[in-house]
Amino acid sequence: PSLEKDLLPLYFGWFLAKRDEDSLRKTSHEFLEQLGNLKAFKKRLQAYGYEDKHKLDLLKHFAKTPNILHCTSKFCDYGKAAGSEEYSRQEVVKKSYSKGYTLHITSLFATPRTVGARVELTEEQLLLWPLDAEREVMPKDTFPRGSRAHLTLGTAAEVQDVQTGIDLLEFIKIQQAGRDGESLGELTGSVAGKVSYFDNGMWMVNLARKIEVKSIFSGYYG
Ligand code: ACK
Repeated sequence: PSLEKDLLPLYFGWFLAKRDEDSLRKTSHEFLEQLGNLKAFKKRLQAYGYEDKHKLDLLKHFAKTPNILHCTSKFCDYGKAAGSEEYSRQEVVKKSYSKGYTLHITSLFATPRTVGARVELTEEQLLLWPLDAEREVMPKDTFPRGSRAHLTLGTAAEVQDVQTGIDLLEFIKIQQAGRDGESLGELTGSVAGKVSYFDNGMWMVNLARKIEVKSIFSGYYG
């Protein structure tokens, strides 16, 4: 076997620049603090498995946070995942490797399992988005390309990061069915926007001002 065969990463994606990563982690704390303090939220704790509103601390609930904040484009599992070889061989992937991109965050969401940020990909970024990224996790539904694009900000203790994109698609599926969630208040400051509730402990804030973060498209080999 040739030693010159390309090694495939655990995943390809956009990795936040350090300064924007620090600031987004703060924004995430701010989101969870304000959300947890909403009266409407305190009244709807069952889905999070807490009976007593004094016991729920969302910052503690999302016990795990990723080491590197990133938006996954293609999960390769070092080549074991279907389509990873084909993905990495694309000219656009090679050409974009180590280039800088601005990611646009349009909303933040929390479910009993995950907390994340929805990313709105530009036309240019969509060229790096696999055709079957949405179908891969929800084969029975159809979504606009890029619907699953997200940054995982945290997960509950027993939950895997891959769940965040699935949770995001769940929100979008409800919206596609014509339900926009129940409007249950507003957040302020860096996370200003209307809060919608979608049952089963699913909360989303539509940001009044999109958050832009700088990133680098690359692969993670860790
Ligand atoms: O938060 P994420 O997008 O979810 O970023 C991490 C990254 O790859 C490293 O684990 C994502 N991930 C894990 N398993 C899968 C999978 N089967 N399909 C798509 N993304 C995955 C995880």
